[in-house]
Amino acid sequence: MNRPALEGLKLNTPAYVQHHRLVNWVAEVAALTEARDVVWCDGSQDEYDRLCAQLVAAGTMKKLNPELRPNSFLAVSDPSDVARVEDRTFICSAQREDAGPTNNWMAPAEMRALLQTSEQALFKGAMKGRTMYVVPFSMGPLGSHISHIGVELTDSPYVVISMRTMTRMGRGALDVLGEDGDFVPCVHTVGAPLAEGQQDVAWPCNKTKYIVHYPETREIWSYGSGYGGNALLGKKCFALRIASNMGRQAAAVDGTGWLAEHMLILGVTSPAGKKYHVAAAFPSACGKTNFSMLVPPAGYAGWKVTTIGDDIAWIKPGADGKLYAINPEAGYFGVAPGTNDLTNPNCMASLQRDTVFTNVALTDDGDVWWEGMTDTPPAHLIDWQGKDWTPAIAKETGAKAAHPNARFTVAATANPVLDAEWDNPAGVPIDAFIFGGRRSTTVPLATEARTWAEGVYMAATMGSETTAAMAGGNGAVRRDPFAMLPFIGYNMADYFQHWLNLGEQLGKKTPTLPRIYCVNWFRKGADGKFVWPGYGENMRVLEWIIGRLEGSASGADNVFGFSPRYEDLRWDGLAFSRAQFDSVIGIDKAAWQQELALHTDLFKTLEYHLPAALPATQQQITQRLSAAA
Ligand code: SAT
Ligand code: MN
Repeated sequence: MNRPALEGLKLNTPAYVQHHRLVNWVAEVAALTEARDVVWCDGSQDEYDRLCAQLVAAGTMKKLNPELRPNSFLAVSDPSDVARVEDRTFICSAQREDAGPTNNWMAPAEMRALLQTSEQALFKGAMKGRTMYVVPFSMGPLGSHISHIGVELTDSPYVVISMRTMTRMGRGALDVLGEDGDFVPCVHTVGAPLAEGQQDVAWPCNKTKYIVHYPETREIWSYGSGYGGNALLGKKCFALRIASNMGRQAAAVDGTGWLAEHMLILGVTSPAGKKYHVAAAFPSACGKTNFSMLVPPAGYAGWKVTTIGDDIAWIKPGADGKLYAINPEAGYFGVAPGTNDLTNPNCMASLQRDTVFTNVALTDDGDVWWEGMTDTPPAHLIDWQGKDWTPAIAKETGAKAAHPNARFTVAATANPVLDAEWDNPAGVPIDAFIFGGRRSTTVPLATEARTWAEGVYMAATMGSETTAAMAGGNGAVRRDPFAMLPFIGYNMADYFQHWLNLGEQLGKKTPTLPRIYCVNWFRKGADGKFVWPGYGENMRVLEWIIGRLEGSASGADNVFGFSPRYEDLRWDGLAFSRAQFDSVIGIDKAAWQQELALHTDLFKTLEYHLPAALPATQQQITQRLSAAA
């Protein structure tokens, strides 16, 4: 360690910090990165307001018109730093097999040399001329037995204010940590040191990016990006990649372990007053936020959907064999484009104030706009890259006013349909899991798995067309098992086994495991348009699922599972013909033969440790398909 630098730097540690391991680590990273100074964040409103003012002064954010959008800001990023970078994301486990074929891997010592220890290490001096913020946070309700603590060190004040909204950030987390509690160390730098007197840019970042996880030591090191999941390290890096490791490792201790999943959690209450909890996995930018805030359509008086979480679920077995879920986050980092008063009115209401928007367009009266917000765009905007934008320019050049992965960051408490139990440290009991990809063909609207293993098969073989949430996403179908392809922190095949084991263990304690469903809202007709109306109308499928749980809804077996027939869904208030329904529920034999061949390809890739139950289930489907007319 660089002792002189360490001695020269004031750590400014507040008196309430009593955790020596934490203080020593902060000192080490400050010395390594040669940060100009260190600021410990307490999570207060004062601190938030101060940092927002600082970000406005630096040109990173603009304050929006307080009459139209009180206490809200627009941040615009560097055009090269607009989404997660999957090809720069690494799982550095000691053994390559433990990262598995779906993750980028480098030996820990080699990666540490690159980032931390060699002469040219990227983190060396990376924070020169910048403040290093110490950001303690809890993923999950403070003190919940399902929650875990992290501390992020970052040189980005934009990350600090985002972490305050997205997590329980500040002194409360340090109180839980006490003098010797465990925390996940997360180090983040934008990778843009400032020389003496050098003028900063509005969105500092580096062309070189590394998003690195060490599962054995549970550390996260992120270099070069200031955007979203690359930089807010509590989210995908901790709550999914590191936590999935924690959940699996716990199985060696308690026999079951737990789950860290890319899932929304919603509560659904029937007119009879019975409440169910559903956790649903969809890839990024496939409507998790919309589904979690669903407004039941006309004809569904008395039904209520409430949000527990919109992106991530931590799920632990209780002594009763039920699975209890918490939302580890405290805010929403959702996709703006496409969000409007029809697709998600509750979300629009959440964004009325106290919101940070990133990479949306600015209106002439100081408000925000994005594609799909209104049918008619404003006559003039400043687009996310700071250029003039008019409908005519857009028509000519195709320029988007907002980046397709533009986001809002807002507290969960702004959501008008926030579930009363969202902050309950005990979590909510899960009754059903839903898995859904974005597939314009092949996969039916809704299918129930007949067994846990069949459900795991459905989730494991899920495919989805890629979206703008990933740098380079272009709509091609790729396998995205459990919607976890970019987020699983260990070998995917071992993850399948973890799910199978968990079902087997829980089955010994309870006769009723959560049921597993596969849905697809995205099938298209010959005209290339979505056939299923989606959004609030997804309530019809949700009602069928509740009916299945209650034993009242029927359907029919197909090769893949058990699906509703036309007469098994309620159609009040929606004109949707039997022919339309057939086109979203039907199983096309030739398409499924191709689909099963793609499952075989996936299984070949995941051959090492692939659970035998999966090819066995595939064989049953293949047999049913050959027998089908
Ligand atoms: O990973 S992000 O948090 O940037 C968003 C996503 O892909 O879901
Ligand atoms: Mn997500």
